[in-house]
Amino acid sequence: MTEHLTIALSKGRIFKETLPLLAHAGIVPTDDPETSRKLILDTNQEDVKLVIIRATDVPTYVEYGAADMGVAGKDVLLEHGGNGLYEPLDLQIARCKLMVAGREHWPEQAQRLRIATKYVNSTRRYFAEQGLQVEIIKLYGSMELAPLVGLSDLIVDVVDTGNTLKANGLRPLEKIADISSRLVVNKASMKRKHARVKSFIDKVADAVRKRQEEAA
Ligand code: PRT
Ligand code: MG
Repeated sequence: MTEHLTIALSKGRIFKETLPLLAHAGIVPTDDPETSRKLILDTNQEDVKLVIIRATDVPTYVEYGAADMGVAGKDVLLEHGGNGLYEPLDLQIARCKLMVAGREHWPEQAQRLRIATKYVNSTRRYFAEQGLQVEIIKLYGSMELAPLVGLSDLIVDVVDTGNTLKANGLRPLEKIADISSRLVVNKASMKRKHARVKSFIDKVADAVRKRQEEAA
């Protein structure tokens, strides 16, 4: 009997950029998550399913073994902490930077700086390393708005082109980390389905290598 594989993905840029890597491993979904309402997608391989979930939920599904594997941004993994997960492969997709951003200059520090972010753990760690005491305000989106309405002095968010910051009169001030998406694997699946998982990782790694070579 063949072992089933469940792979957790989020819609949008991660799904789009993971598709060619999956194809290289011989896996092609038979539904399109952007048009289908299904949360479990079949593929051309009867024993491989894709589950479509929020980007921030991918590490949780994989940690608990609800999915054998998943694709998640390093920003999301840094926040999650990586418990119960292996991170065997940098897929080099959905690249961006985790940045501190604000108005033109670093604010005068009369009292504790207020930082609005959804990346509470990474933000706390980063400012602690700088020896700065900050007040972190947890938001779930549209961080760019916070400094404009006086909710915070700074924000921490992922930045790609920087256009969103610019459109809101903000600019990147300090880089916290380079971000790309990673393949994550449930620790028990790595043991119990080792041959299957290993062969999948090898094929995807080969696809990543070929893409890098083509880009060079
Ligand atoms: O959208 P949703 O709330 O469902 O979840 P999500 O925002 O976490 O998911 P998604 O699909 O938007 O992002 C998934 C992953 O893509 C993130 O975890 C990052 O690792 C990665 N990634 C790469 C990005 C970006 N680039 C990016 N630019 N994630 C978000 N953005 C945002 C950015 O914060 C800004 O608001 O896109 C906007 C445009 O960016 P600029 O700098 O090009 O203007
Ligand atoms: Mg988004």
